[in-house]
Amino acid sequence: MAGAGTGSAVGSARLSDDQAISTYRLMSTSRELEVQLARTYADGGLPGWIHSCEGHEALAGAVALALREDDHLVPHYRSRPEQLGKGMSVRAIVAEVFGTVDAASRGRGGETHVSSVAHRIYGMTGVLGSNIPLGAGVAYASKMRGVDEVTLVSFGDGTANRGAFHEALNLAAIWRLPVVFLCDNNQYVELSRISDFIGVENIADRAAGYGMPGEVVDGHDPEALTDALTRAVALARGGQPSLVEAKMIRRRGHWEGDPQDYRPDDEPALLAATDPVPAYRRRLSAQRGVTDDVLAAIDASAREVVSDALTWAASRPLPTAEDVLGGVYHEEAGDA
Ligand SMILES: Cc1ncc(C[n+]2csc(CCOP(=O)(O)OP(=O)(O)O)c2C)c(N)n1
Repeated sequence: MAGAGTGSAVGSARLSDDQAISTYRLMSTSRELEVQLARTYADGGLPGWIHSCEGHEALAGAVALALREDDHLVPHYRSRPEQLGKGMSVRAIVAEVFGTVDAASRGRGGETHVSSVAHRIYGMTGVLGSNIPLGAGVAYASKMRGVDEVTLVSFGDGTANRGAFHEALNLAAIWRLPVVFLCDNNQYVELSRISDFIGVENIADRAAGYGMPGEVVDGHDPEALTDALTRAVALARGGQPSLVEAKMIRRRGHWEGDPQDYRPDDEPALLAATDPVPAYRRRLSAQRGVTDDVLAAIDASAREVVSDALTWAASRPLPTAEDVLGGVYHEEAGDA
């Protein structure tokens, strides 16, 4: 499953029917990936952790349409939809989650450190927010090289309280870096509500303090999100960084197995009303006349692509202890 990677959405113009269908395909694949990863993890078939991205799926379609193939993505640890949108295959993502030798990190990364240099996706470190100045650095490199590539750097709402966020936005503004800062605001910081930890209503309001535009967008709506990201990418290509805040709701626990006893009692109703994948499915049939057969075929193919990738990854070898120690020290030619 490849993202479009064309940078072909046009300002506030409506998506074409083809673009809308490819957006739904990415969203359906993204949801299926989360559902099957959670199930496999619950059955003991996966090492490490799963931090579900359910609720973030609209990002997959928007990233695919807003970014070009030669643009860069510096994701965070809950970014599988963005990685799919940037063109990574389900197999490549799943190889990293399972830690197999096929992964870009050759099994050293795990679920939270997905990267693919071929797709210009540079993975996350364990320190929240450390990717934000790295994203500004990638944008600085593009500027120094005189190329018109844009960097999209994403992070969670809680992470927007880290010092690195503020330092990177300030530098990007004064150096006019070709970067878009994307806050995936899913309302939760581990086991707490973000509203208990910020003194402004919107994280995007902070952009004004650095002299850059800030925009809040409905992160459940892939068309609004495509529109906002396309505009932000166009600004960045002209040397104007900005901050986009995509508001959504994390639909599962911080990690799979989190008892979630901190959720308000009325949240299940809100989650049912705001699920972005069925909402976009309904919209395609109501507004564009896409038939149920077409939508059902997309869902069936998403299920198949994901289950094929999981079966494949489960059969692939893990690195040996010797393999994972490789690359720690520089080896001179001729070293044993
Ligand atoms: C500097 C640092 N502090 C704390 C942690 C532990 N930690 C991992 S994820 C997380 C919550 C992050 O919340 P948010 O930025 O809102 O992202 P989300 O989980 O909602 O995607 C925390 C506190 C960490 N990895 N790094």
